[in-house]
Amino acid sequence: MLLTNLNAATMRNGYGLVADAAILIEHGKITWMGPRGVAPHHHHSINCGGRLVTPGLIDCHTHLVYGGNRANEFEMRLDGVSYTDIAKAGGGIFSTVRATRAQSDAELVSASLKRLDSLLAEGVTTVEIKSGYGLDVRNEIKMLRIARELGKLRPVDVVTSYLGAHALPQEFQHDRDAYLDLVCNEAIPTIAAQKLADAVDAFCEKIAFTVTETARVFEAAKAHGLPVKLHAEQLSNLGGAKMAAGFNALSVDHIEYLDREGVEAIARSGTVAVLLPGAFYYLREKQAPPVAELRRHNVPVAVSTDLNPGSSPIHSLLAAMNMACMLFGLRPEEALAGVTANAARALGLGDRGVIAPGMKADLVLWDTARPGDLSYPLGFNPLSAVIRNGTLVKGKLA
Ligand code: DI6
Ligand code: FE
Repeated sequence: MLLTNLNAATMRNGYGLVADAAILIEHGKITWMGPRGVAPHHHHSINCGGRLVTPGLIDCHTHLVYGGNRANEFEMRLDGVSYTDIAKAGGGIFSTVRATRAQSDAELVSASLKRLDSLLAEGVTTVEIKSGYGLDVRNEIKMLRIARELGKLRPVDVVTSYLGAHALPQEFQHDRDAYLDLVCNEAIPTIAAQKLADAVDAFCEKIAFTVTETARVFEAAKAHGLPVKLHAEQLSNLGGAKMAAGFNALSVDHIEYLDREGVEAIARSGTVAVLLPGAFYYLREKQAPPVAELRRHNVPVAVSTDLNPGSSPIHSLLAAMNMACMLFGLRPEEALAGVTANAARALGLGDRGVIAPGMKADLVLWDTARPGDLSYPLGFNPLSAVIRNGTLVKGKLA
């Protein structure tokens, strides 16, 4: 089909706006895009009424498969108890680990679908989902299988990351090395062999794993051909991002405390900086990521919800874009690049995130003319239609 009369934010070089554009879609791919006046003729042509079109949105960092509920911790934090103290007392991630282990597949699938549907309602066509709330091999595999299953139940591509090094399980509290042995020698080989994960992630932080421990996990990932990414410099500057750059990490995520040396390291390795303003907001952090330094070094910046039950229960990628602007000073153009072109890069996906010939035909039509309108409001969804792999999956085209 040929879509015409669109205001296209192609996301090639900033917005890459093409006014009065046409997009030719064949066999699930974009085969031509440009001004309507010079578009190839096609028997099935649809006038889209001047709406804005963007690439399908990509949420490149979520923990949306989990059991239980942590609203009690929200209240504790409002009473002044810190995220770190809650974690040290066996709550936080551990609380979700207990609940996730206890739930059946069916319970996890139905709870996760509700969260996923919130993202899809705003035009997400690719979502990354991490494990990390099972920790033992059986429950991590359970999480990854369920994440893959969600991609069959809904019109969305699911990319998975194994996050076994999310927290030291309580049953290993006195034997850190034994847990890392399990991650490196059992979990990663099994998960790689069964193709359950597309990447390996870790949480490098005082309440989680050291730089040396994380490097060990990355060595195992590398040995099994899996790319890596890292939760780094969220609450303190340990130098995790720099280490991750040495492994050519796809992304380093959070990075509020990243210093100049760290920015230079990720600039050299081509690693994407993923900003997660939801966690910054919920934890009432004070230090924002080094956005000016990232710009100066031309580091690609992505934006994501970090959807999780503890530090970022935000179920809206549009809200994350707004928060990235309001809290971190991103421009709306950078926020949109952060959930399209740069989010694709953070997942190592070269076939999406921009509107161009050869790309997957994942597109969102919006009832608004200007792309800046996507980052400006909060709690307003101007979505009009979603096309995935060239097929209409939501809304109307004409
Ligand atoms: N950083 C995060 O933002 C999530 N995990 C992590 O390492 C939060 C996990 C949680 O609190 O449940
Ligand atoms: Fe996270």
